[in-house]
Amino acid sequence: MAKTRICVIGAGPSGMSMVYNFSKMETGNDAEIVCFDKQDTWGGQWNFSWRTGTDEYGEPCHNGMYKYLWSNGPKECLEYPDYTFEEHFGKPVPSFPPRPVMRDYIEGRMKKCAKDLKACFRFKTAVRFVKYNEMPEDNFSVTFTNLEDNKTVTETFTHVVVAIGIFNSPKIPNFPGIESFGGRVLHSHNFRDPNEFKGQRLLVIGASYSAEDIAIQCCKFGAKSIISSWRTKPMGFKWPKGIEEKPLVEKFDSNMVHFTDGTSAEVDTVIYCTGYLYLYPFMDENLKLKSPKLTMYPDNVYKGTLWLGGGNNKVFYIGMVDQYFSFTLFDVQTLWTCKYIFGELNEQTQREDLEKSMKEWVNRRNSLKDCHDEIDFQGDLITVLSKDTGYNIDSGPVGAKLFHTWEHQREADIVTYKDQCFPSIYTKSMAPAPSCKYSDALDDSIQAYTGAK
Ligand code: FAD
Ligand code: NA7
Repeated sequence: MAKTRICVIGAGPSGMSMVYNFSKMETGNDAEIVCFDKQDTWGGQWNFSWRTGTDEYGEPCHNGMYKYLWSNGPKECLEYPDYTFEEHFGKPVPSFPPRPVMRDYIEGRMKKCAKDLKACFRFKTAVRFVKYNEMPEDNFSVTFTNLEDNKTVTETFTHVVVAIGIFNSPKIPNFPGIESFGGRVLHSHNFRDPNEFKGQRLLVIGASYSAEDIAIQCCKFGAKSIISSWRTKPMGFKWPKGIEEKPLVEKFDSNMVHFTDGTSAEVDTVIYCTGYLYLYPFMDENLKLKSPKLTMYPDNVYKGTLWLGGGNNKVFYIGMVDQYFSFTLFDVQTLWTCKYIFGELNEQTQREDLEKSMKEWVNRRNSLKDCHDEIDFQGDLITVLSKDTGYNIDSGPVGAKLFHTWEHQREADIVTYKDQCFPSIYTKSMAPAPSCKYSDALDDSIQAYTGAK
């Protein structure tokens, strides 16, 4: 039998969970995991980068997080059952942490591990191509470039885990007349600091999480006015003074924007919050997950994780869904992947059974009506994977309950929902109130969040 050699592409929270869960497996001595990332450290999107466009090696910049970004979901819904925020900080902490806190937390679990997990990572390394070699090889050729010395080599692996995230290739539609616009035009992927837009009149195109968060951020940091333009339906929140919603942009005429309801407005900057493309350019055609839009469950993936397209049952996709639970979902998916690879699951083996199960999930996905259905759907997926693997059985259902409450709080007041407190699913401790209301909080440091001196 060939030695098990797992290639993980991406060292964000998904890839980190894969390596962490692998390290806990009784695999025998010779199984190996290698996690590639083009960045110089782990953390994925949670690493702040000042760069936009291309990085120092000419690679497309991956990260789209910005300064003063606070988690938009309660941390209790993404907490790791075996490493709580309370354990990390030594005390209960508020429910909506800023970005540096989240990064510190995911790194904390890796560092707590007895094994030196960093040895499993190859940073500054971009994966270029993954190809399956048919029987008798029954393995993968993975081609990658060491970005420091620009050397490209190919190595062989028995399994491939794709963990590159879904929010990194900006989708930038065209609008008539945009070329005549005299101000700055950017996508939310390249938004770095709300201070840049102080005193400006902004147009934000899109009606989802990025549009909401960037509008509120810019309002908080002193933008003069913000129009958010929707295509399908308005977000409909009770917005603070300075933010209003309008229907879709019809055309630009220099700095005048005309909307489909016949109104118009002059703006200084346009921020596209129009979401992302879901691309896997390095995967060979038969291994490539195809998802034309953000989805709660991609086609052709068993239990949301095992790629059925190539027919080899050795490719796994982690976190390629619209995410409510994020870290918890990645964690249980990667635990499932590890146990699947090492034959520890009591899994179906007939292709028809795998496809039948996949289609049932896809059919249910197609019937989801609103965010509450989506939350229950994702909670149920976590429960199925938890039952298979022995993951904490409360993560899905109790997490879903918290998310329903969170949705109601967002609807009630989009400005204060990040001031709310949730109980930990695992320690049961109630989070304390933040020391400063989100609408006044200008310091996103770990010290300010934890109240440490
Ligand atoms: P990522 O974090 O995207 O990591 C993928 C890694 O793959 C990156 O390090 C990248 O460098 C690497 N990579 C990509 N291509 C290659 C290649 N070819 N070769 C080598 N390496 C490669 N989630 C929440 O839970 N709460 C939030 O509040 C929240 N806010 C967000 C705000 C913004 C602006 C964005 C963009 C995302 C937000 N998210 C949030 C979602 C966030 O993406 C996930 O929490 C999480 O980072 C996904 O983890 P991941 O490991 O799957 O992907
Ligand atoms: P999303 O959630 O994919 O939302 C994209 C939004 O952009 C959505 O409202 C779309 O409208 C809108 N969109 C897309 N294409 C167009 C065009 N052509 N014209 C007008 N509007 C368009 O992406 P986000 O960046 O908000 O969120 C992704 C993650 O990043 C999220 O998890 C955050 O935590 C951070 P639609 O409603 O489909 O009509």
